[in-house]
Amino acid sequence: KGSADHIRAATGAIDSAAIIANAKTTNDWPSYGLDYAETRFSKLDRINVDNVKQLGLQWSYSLGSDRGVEATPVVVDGIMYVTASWSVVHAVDTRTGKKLWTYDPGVDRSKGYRGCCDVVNRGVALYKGKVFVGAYDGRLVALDAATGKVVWEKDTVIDHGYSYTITGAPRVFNGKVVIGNGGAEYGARGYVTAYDAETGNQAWRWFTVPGDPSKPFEDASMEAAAKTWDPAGKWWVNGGGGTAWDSITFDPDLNMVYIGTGNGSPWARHLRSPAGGDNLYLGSIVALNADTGKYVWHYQETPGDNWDYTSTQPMILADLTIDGQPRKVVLHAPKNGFFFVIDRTNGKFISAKNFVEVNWATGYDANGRPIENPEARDPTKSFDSIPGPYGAHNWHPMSFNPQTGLVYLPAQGVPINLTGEKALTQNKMEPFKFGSTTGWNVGFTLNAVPPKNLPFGRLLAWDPVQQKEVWRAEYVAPWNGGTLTTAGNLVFQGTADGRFVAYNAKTGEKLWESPLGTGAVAAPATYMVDGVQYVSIAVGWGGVFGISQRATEKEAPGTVYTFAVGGKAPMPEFTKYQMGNLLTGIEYDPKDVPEGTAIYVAACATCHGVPGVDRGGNVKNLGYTSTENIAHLKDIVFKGPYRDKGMPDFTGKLTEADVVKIQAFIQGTADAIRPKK
Ligand code: PQQ
Repeated sequence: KGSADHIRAATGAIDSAAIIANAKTTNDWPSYGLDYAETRFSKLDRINVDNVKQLGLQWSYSLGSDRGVEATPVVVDGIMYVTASWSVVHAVDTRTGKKLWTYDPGVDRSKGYRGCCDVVNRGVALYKGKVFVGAYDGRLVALDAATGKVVWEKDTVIDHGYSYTITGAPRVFNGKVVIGNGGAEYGARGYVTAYDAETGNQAWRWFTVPGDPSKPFEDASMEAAAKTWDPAGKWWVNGGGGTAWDSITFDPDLNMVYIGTGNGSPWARHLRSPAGGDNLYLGSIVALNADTGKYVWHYQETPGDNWDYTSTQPMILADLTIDGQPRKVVLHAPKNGFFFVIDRTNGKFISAKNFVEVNWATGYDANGRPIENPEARDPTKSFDSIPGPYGAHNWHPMSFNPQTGLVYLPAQGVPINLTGEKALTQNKMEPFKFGSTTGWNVGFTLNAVPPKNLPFGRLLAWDPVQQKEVWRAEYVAPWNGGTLTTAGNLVFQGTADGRFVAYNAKTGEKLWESPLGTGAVAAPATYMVDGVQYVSIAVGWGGVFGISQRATEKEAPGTVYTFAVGGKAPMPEFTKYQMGNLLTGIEYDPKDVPEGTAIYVAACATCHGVPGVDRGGNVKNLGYTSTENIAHLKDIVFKGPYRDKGMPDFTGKLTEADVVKIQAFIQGTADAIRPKK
């Protein structure tokens, strides 16, 4: 076991029929969400409420990464495939916890800024002896599962003039591998593409929003969508958005694939489509024919998105009895804070209920349209957006346990104060415009004014039929991990404060926990090897919240932890977060601080946060780095030594005079917040 021949035989047998058959036993974890319905419900019960207290570490494996890790491991007959930051793939023998091979697609580390939300990857797909990974720079790569050698590689990016990335896990069915892209903070037009798994030849592509109306539309769904956009906004110049950067779910019986589409680009509708309109297919679930990629139906969760309310969050396909009728549904908790139950045969709205406090809408009418709060769209006023752009639920996968009837949902609140901009300059860098030096272009000012509402993170056990909360576990911070639920009546979740916790799925009683070093964001997986059940979780603090903020005092080395009943392996040593004291000793002219603020917001804030106020995540906060670093800032900003860690080269984007002003802002802010003696 673990030999190339064994791997070839085990992974070579994985096709759609095998993935469907595995759902009956769930001995393996062959695809991102475990089964095609992406329930993340394992039928394994050797680990259960009675013995979960005896779980111990079986082995840990270093991923050798120091940025976010978001992958759910895929495991077939004890062979695990998991990804780390920068789309690096690791094949691990779970019988020993040892490396089989690694593959680094060689993404240019100085181009990390071309994605909004950390250089993450959510995992691989496996099919007939090949491992598929989306590289951060937009390549889809097929690897030999036994050796890690490249079989084929395709560039999924239609135009490198735009900042397209891939962070999501590919999905594979009926010989096709499907992937979408990120980029809607930068001005991009969303699409998903299917490739032949064997050859890499393109099978179909579906755009999520219409292109330039002076050119022929790709298909009837684009022609229909264009009627819901105002051409005065010239949306196609800035792409329109709708990037499908995460959720793609397949129903083999209906032969439909469900795409979760992203936010508008720019976020601000008054700039994107001045006369209003729903702006199809932003913030939607769209069903496509799995063979042809042709549009079948859509349901738009956030018409005319204005708040970065993506519907890319992971979906679960379930069969429920609602009002006495059996219904085939999609369960979905997008960023906008409402839990949706949608008929997946035809896209008809069944119900929606807010699962956290929201202030942009009061509910949904019988036709499935939100009843909006008009203040939420007033571009002339600042608005505490609840949920904020981090979402009431982000990409962290939820799970559904048919035995309890409950969905286990990582919910959160990170309120942010937004003010709409008056005009949009397409793809142009501007002082004070958040991230504009690295290409962000959202049409909103993210105000430094602290919102009145407090952030929170919680695990919700949600009844999708009654549309109500059944139990909750409250956490110290937002940005907790994805969930797994099992026939052992358990729910597993990693937390932002660095713990791996098991709950009684029915009651929410906490039964077990283990430290994980740093905060966990990914979802765990469980599987059987030689008659023993294991639970594995890939850990590495990060993602869009974790870049600049954190809830542990530990560094973030990427690590896979595998637990079993009676496991006795020692925990790896956890490293304390290296955070300096509040910055002192930089000479500056206080007159430079206002301009320095504007440049900092435009160039540094997306990754480094607010100096001295945030405490740093997997990227350091500049208010707590050394005086030496800040004194030599220009040597770091221009062709600097940290480019191989993800620091952009700002040559041609900033001047040396700009850097002096940034230094003034960092030191000035540190001085302003320093407690007075
Ligand atoms: N990615 C994360 C993450 O991995 O932590 C969080 C987010 C993304 C978001 O909150 C986003 O809005 C988002 N948006 C896009 C986009 O608009 O194209 C892409 C991504 C991404 O690819 O990771 C994220």
